[in-house]
Amino acid sequence: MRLFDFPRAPNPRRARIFIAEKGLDIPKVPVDLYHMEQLSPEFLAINPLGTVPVLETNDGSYLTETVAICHYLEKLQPEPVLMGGGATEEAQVLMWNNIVEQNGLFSVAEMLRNWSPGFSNHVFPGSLEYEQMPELIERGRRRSEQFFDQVEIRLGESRYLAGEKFSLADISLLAITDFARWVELDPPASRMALARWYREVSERPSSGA
Ligand SMILES: N[C@@H](CCC(=O)N[C@@H](CS)C(=O)NCC(=O)O)C(=O)O
Repeated sequence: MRLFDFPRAPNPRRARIFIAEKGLDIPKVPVDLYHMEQLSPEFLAINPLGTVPVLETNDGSYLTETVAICHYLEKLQPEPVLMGGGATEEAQVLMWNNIVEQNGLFSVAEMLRNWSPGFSNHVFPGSLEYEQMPELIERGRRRSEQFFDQVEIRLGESRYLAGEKFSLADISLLAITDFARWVELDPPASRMALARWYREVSERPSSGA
């Protein structure tokens, strides 16, 4: 098994934290997004979408979505459980993980990718070429703040995002909360429940992965 990785990006970090929580040791292959290595013919042959993380599995197939990588590892190494036990818990984890991706990650990414000169003509991951639209920075900011407000309500009534157990949904939220700093947002600063949760999950050794 090998993980194609880029240390600074949020999606590979989700995979690395998951791997650390499982106590697995998976060799990493660096793909330098700053130098557009994700668009090299060699890497596109592995993942035509031109994104990381990618997990090369034991049987030689390539998984190119973080949630699929985590699902595979959960099956391979069930303990500790990170994707729920039983139908309801599993569905709650997937539900919250999806909310974090769709409402959180995409909003922060919308801001960053329409703002930073490093993403001009590269507002979507991979090989699609679209120009930046500066008006999406403000829309992304509003959507991001609304997302963290939703999460604040949830964490006011639940220890972790998907319930009483730490899960993939928390891993995703941690990565996105730190990612928000790239666009000068500090979501826990003005939200008590999120701040309580953030302190707790940041103290886990896996958070440094
Ligand atoms: N849906 C994919 C998204 C992966 C993704 O967008 N990764 C970003 C890094 S966080 C990437 O590879 N970007 C390459 C680029 O910007 O061209 C997943 O869940 O893993």
